[in-house]
Amino acid sequence: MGSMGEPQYCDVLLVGAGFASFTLLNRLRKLGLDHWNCYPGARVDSDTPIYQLFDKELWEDFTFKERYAGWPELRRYFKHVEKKWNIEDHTEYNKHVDGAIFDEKKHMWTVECSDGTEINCRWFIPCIGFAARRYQPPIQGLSEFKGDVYHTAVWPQHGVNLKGKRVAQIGTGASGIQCAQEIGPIAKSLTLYQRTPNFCLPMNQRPLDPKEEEQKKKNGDYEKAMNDTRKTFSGFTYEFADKNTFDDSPEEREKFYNHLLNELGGFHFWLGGYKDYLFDDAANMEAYKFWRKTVLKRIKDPEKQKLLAPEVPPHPWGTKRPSLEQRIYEVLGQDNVEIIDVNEYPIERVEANGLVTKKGLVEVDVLVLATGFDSVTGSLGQLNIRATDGTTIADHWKDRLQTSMGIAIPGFPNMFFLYGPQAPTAFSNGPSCTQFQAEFVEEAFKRIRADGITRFEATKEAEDDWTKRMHEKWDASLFPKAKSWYSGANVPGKRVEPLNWAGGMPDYCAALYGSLDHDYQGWHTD
Ligand code: N01
Repeated sequence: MGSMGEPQYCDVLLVGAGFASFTLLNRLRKLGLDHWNCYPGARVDSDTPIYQLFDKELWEDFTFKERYAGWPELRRYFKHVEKKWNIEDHTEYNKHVDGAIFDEKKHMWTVECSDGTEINCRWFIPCIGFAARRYQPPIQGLSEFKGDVYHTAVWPQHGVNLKGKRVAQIGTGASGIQCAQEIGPIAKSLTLYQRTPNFCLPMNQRPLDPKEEEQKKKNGDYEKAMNDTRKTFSGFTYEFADKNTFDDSPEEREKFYNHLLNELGGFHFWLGGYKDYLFDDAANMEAYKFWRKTVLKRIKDPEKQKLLAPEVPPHPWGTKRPSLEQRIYEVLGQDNVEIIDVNEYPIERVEANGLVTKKGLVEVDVLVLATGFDSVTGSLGQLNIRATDGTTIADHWKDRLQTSMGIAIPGFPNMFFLYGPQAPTAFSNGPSCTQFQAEFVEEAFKRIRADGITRFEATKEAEDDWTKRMHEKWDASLFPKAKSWYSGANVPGKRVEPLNWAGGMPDYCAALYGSLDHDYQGWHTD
C-alpha cells in the first residue's frame, strides 16, 4: 500500500480517523465493502456515556474513568476501538489527502495524496471534522518574538513545561478556557488577551465508579442514554424544557435556573433550559442575569468582573458556545493573571520580548494562540476536490454555502461527507451526529446496491431547498446576533452565514431518511 505508480483501488475511501470514520468503517465493512482510512482525526467534548461510539461491543469492556474524559483517556479509548474493530487492517496512517476528482466514464473517484500516490474508489467519504483548518490571526512582528509560540490545535505531543514561565495567551474559546485553567496555577504570570468573554458553565466533573458503571450497563442505562440522544435537539440526553421563560414565576425561574446551572451542571443550562431563550431577547436576558449573578460571586476584582461578566453581554447568552469549567473564575482571579481586553487595547505588535498594546509591553516567554479554526467550511473547502465540471468545493461555495442536507453536494457524485457544514455538527454531541449520519450512509448503501444504482448524486433542487431551510431556522433564532465561528464571523473576510443546521437532530434525520423513503427524492440515481 502507498507505493508510487499504479493507482490503488478500494470500494470506499474514508478520510479521517475519528468517530465518524471509525463507525462508518465498521458499518460498511459488514456490508462487504473494502476500504481504508487516512490520518488524522478530530476531538470534542460531552459526558459519559454518550461521548463514545454507540456500539455495545465497544462499551461493554471499556469504562471511562471520569464523567468528562480527558484526551489521554480518549486516546486510550481509540486504541481500544482500533484493537477491537481491527481498524489497523483497513487503515493507512500518516496519509494526507490533497484532492480528488470523479471520473464520469468509470463512475470512480481518483484520490490524490501528498506522497504522490493515487487511490481509485467508487465512494469517497471525507470524515475530517469541522476543525481541520486552524486559524491564526495576522499579528505584526510575530516572527521577531524570541520565545516559543504554540497554537492549541497543534500542541506538541510531548507536552510543554510552562511552570514558572511568563505566558501570554490570545483567545478564550473552548481551547483557551481549558488552557488558561491549567496554565494559570503553574505559570509565573498569565496575560490573557480577550476579545469576547466566554460565559462558562460548571462542568461538575467527577470520577466514575467502575462498579456503578458496570451496574448501569447491566440495567440498560447506556443503551437508553444513547437512544435518548436520537430524540433531542442536539443529540444529548436532555432536551429544552417544554415551557417558556415567563411561564414561571420569578421564584420558580430562579429554582429552575439553579437546578440547571449548579445542580446538573454541564450543558444543561445551555441545552436544557426554557425553550424560548434562544429566540427571545427578554427571555435570553433572564438567563444571562442568573448566570452573571452566580459567576460574579466567584470573581472578587471589580475590573475582572466587568471583563468576564459584563452587565450588558456582547451577544445573547448561549449563542456562542459556552465552555465547561472546573475552576476558571478562581484561576482568572489570581494575582498572577491579568486580562487585557483587546477591543480596548488591541495588540499592536509582538516584539522580541513580548506583546505591545497601548498599556505598554508585557514581557513573556511563551505565546499561546488559542485562536481557533476556519471552522466547519474550512476543512472540506481547503481540499482540491473537483466536481464533474472541474470546479472545487470552494468554487461551489463562492457565493454562498450550499449542500444537500449537510451530507452531499450536487456535482460531486458518490461522495458523502460527515460532521461538516449544514448538518447539526457544532450544535450537536459529535458522536451522536456522526452515528446518525453513518447509519444513514449505511442505509443508503444498502438500498442503492439493492436497486443496482452506481451513481448517486444530490440534485440542485435538494441543495436549494436545504439551504433555504438552513437560513429560515437560523434567522428565527438569536444566533445571528453573535459574532462567532458558528457563522464564520471569527475569521476576518469570511462570509457570515449559518454553517450548522439549527433545526435539531430529529428533523435532520427525518430529512435524510425522507429522501430515501420518497423514491430517492433529491437524488439523481443512475
Ligand atoms: O476556538 P474558538 P477553540 N484577537 O474559535 C479568539 C471544539 N473544541 O479552539 O470569541 C483576539 O472557540 C476568539 O475571540 P472571539 C468546540 O466545539 C472543544 O477554542 O471570536 N482574539 C476566541 O476567544 C469549540 O467551540 C474542546 O471574539 C482572537 C478564540 O480566539 C471549537 O472546537 C476543546 C482573535 C478562539 O476560540 C473551537 O474551539 C477545543 C484575535 N485576532 C475545541 N482571533 C473541548 O471542550 C480569534 N480570537 C474538549
